Amino acid sequence: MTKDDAIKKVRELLPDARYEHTLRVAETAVTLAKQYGADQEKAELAGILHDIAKYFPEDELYRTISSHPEIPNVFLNYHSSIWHAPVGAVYVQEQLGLLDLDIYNAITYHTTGRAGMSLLEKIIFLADYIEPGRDHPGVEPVRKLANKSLDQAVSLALVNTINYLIERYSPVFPDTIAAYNDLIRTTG
Ligand code: DGI
Ligand code: FE
Ligand code: FE
Ligand code: FE
Repeated sequence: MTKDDAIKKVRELLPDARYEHTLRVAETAVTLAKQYGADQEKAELAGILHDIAKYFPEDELYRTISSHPEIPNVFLNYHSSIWHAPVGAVYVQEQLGLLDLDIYNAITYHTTGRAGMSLLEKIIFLADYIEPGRDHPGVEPVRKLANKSLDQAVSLALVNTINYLIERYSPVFPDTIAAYNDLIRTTG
């Protein structure tokens, strides 16, 4: 799977605005990979592919999670807006034949994070949060931190996301809390 194959595939599966988001995430991920010494090619591919399942119908996302033991069923107990992440990872592996565990995990955890995130997982999580098209409240301090400390930037993005969910009385996926607990121990 080359970069061009990946772009072609997401172009087919995503509406314009989401496709453009995808390209900005890939570009941001490459910048972060250079900065923090990650594999730039994997960062670019994972960025291009991270939201590939975003527009799969909800019942298909549900069925894919139910039928794949490699995806924890606990995803189904939380909001459907997080389902595209693990399903996208499985799609990339099974339908596109891209067999790369680093990319698989980066896509699986790009929305929720988890404890013990790899360098590439942190980069895709953060690139998705700070790509230049994002304007959610609190994004600017995260962008600034991203130039200084990857862990601190990921921590702040997690804090913002958890706060956002709690303010709306929304459930928070356990891995998101676990990611926060894990990073806050080292970043303070
Ligand atoms: O797919 P994107 O829009 O680019 O971004 P995403 O995959 O990070 O976000 C998907 C949505 O999931 C986002 O609006 C927040 C929402 N969400 C719902 N429950 C949770 C959650 N996000 C996290 N991190 N944890 C949750 O428990
Ligand atoms: Fe996403
Ligand atoms: Fe499978
Ligand atoms: Fe995204």
